[in-house]
Amino acid sequence: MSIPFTPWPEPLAKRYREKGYWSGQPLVDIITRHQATAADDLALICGERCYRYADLDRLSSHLASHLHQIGLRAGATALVQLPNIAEFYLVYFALLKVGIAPVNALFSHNKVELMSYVEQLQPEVAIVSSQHALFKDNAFAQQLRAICPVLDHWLLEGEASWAHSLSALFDSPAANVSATDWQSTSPDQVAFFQLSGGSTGTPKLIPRTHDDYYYSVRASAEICQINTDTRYLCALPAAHNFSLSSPGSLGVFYAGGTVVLATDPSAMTCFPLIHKHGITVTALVPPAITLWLQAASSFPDYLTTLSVVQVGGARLSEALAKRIKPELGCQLQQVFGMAEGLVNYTRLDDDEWHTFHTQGRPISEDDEIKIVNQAGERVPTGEAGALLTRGPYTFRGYYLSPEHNETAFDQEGFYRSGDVVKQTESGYLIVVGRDKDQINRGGEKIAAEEIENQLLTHPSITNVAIVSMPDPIMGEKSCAFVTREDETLTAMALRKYLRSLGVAAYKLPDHVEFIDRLPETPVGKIDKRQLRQLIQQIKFKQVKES
Ligand code: AMP
Ligand code: DBH
Repeated sequence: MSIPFTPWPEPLAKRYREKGYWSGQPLVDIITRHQATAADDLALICGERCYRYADLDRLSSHLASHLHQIGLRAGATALVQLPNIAEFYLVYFALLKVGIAPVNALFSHNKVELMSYVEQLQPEVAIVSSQHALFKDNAFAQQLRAICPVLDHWLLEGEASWAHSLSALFDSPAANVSATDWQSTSPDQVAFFQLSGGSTGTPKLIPRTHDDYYYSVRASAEICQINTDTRYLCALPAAHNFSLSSPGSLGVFYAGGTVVLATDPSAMTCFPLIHKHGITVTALVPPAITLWLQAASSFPDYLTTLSVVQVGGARLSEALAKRIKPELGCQLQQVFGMAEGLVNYTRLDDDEWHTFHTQGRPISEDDEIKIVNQAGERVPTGEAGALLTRGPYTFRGYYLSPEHNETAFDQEGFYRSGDVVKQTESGYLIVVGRDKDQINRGGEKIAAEEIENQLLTHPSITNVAIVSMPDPIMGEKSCAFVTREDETLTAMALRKYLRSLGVAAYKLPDHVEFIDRLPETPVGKIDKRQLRQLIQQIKFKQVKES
């Protein structure tokens, strides 16, 4: 049984193989490759717990043997939701070993997101944490089971009695199962699912093959000069494409360095870890950089080992970019990536202009970039347009979404990223805007339509439009313009309603404006551009009055 996905056309696949991008190795090779030469090197630190490469391999094999014993086989899928703890990687590698493709939900995800993933994937196993409010008891698990009758196996990290304990399965291998019994999926098949920030009503899943993902990891590790001396602080959610693969923890494991886990990206959490473990590289979103810059002067000498801080996920202002070296004492690397594929980096030997003003250039010479105007024609170099891309690690279709894929890709299989960019003569990209209906809240993406649909189920709401509004720290926050039937409906009640539906907290509108009528464009669509201007005027007036 193999997991369906949209393949690359054969001539391109052939090219990617011939050029060595697709190596035909399973993704779990990232850790098993160290068996012979670096098994005793330190791979991972989580609190007081340290794991050598041999430990990652052995413990993930223990879990793999249990997964095999309970009857799970290659081609199955899994729902995983774990915080930033060592088990995240142990589970990931165990699942890869037995060929089960997980979707790694963010810990901030709630009922709505998990239900959607389970509905789409129909996983046979869920590996979740009792630290999450949803899994303190089995009530929500039963709800998921109701929409996914094959979801028979529950493994729980942490204290709780309603499911099997995950930690017990690392202790020893299952009886009568050996590593030769199980098999990973073929390298040209789906290894796992990445999450899209999305711009549609339902969160979309991105199938990533071993071949394509492993290439992006290897190439990223090289570009970022990761080696055995690297100490990488993983402070963003471990499952995020940035902190997993750009080069992320996987890139560091590949190169034989050490990953140190942080529970969150705050300076209070990260600075002591940097100091204690001699961190050399980390990855942050712009709001975290703002907070680090504020805190740095109170922690002299804490950051001396840090040589590179990568910033991505949302646009970094030039003003912040310029403060990083003088105030944090390390080099900036801008990263513009997407879970769908394409990742751009400023290079570590770039001049200041490229480092401060651009979001980098693609990983691969076979990343194809198309920048087009509204008519779909390519724009001259240096002019802004919509970014489309295809290449050796950019996917070719969302999971089981034929209708959406019709519009998400052009005739030539280029993915429409929804970003508006300019390309310099030197091939670097500058992100200047967006043509997708999404709010980028400091790197956390919110699909406007998803939240609008949820709000429209409220009996007193007659219409709603969600737009971004500028915010000095987050870059953008979300604003809901709402027309209501009942004048007593408050912003607080509206947020409470969304919370009761189980929408992730970061997707709740930061601000609500009640309005008599939503403005429309000449063709009768809600005029979001006008709403974005309106909220800026309202905010400006409020600031002036206060
Ligand atoms: P996702 O599809 O959820 O993985 O989010 C990827 C999107 O994040 C991109 O398409 C951009 O809109 C945005 N993004 C990522 N990195 C940057 C960056 N360095 N500057 C501006 N936008 C970024
Ligand atoms: O925002 C992203 O999705 C992102 C940012 C930086 C990403 O997927 C990546 C690097 O790989």
